[in-house]
Amino acid sequence: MQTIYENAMKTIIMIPTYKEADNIEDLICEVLSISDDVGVVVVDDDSPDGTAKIVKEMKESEWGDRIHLIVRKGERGRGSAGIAGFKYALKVGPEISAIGEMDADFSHDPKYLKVFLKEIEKYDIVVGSRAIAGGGEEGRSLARRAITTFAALYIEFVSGIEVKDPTSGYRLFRREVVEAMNLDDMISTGPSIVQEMLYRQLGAGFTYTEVPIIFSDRRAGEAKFNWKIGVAGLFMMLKFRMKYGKVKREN
Ligand SMILES: Nc1nc2c(ncn2[C@@H]2O[C@H](COP(=O)(O)OP(=O)(O)OP(=O)(O)O)[C@@H](O)[C@H]2O)c(=O)[nH]1
Ligand SMILES: [Mg+2]
Repeated sequence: MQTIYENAMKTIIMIPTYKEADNIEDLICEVLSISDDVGVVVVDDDSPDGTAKIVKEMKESEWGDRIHLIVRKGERGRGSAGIAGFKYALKVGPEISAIGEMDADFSHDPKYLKVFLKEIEKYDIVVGSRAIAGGGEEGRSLARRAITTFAALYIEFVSGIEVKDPTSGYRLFRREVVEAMNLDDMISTGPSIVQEMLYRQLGAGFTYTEVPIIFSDRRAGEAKFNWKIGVAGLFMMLKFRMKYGKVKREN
């Protein structure tokens, strides 16, 4: 196998999955091709389309020891899946120096991980950003893009978070950042976990940078976002504000 990024920090990328059977194999191959130092933990909520079975089979391959799988039965949610994955990544061993997260549907192109791995040498948190020069969205409806833009403005207004793309779930953290969060004490069980983590990390004074990414619409599988999820996200921000106050310190 060709290693295209040498001497990366030992890294685990958490990939939450629900019905990603048509994406997961190709995605894992691309992520593991970035560097021998990168592994994945897939957190699947017992998807009925056999996503976990595909990952299990990949664990038998030459890359098997870099592929971890958690199958959760009877529990569902992007947020709680992420928490389970981060906890697992910390336990893989003290050699894991960075922990990341990305979607399974190719909205997050694995090629950017190379940039993330470089930036994480300098910053505690690297955020893949659609909202800075060089970043953007491809193949998404105007409505969907407008929601992303509105959400970012709303999040800054409510929380004081100045990250330009605060709903981006494509990120890399230094181990200490994940360790410092009390993962047992998160409010979110759903997608708002992305903002809750950022809220707490920035409140704790960790440094961040944003790296431009082109976000593409999901490559395969059915879309899960709906208005209910969007509105729930708005309310969650108010809950965070009540619990955590306003983020004052920025980079
Ligand atoms: N484990 C787990 N993963 C989930 C759940 N819901 C979503 N995911 C995963 O979280 C990531 C982001 O979810 P998406 O469905 O892509 O959300 P989105 O990008 O807002 O919307 P679409 O791509 O349009 O469906 C993907 O990898 C999903 O498979 C869940 O309940 N449990
Ligand atoms: Mg998606």
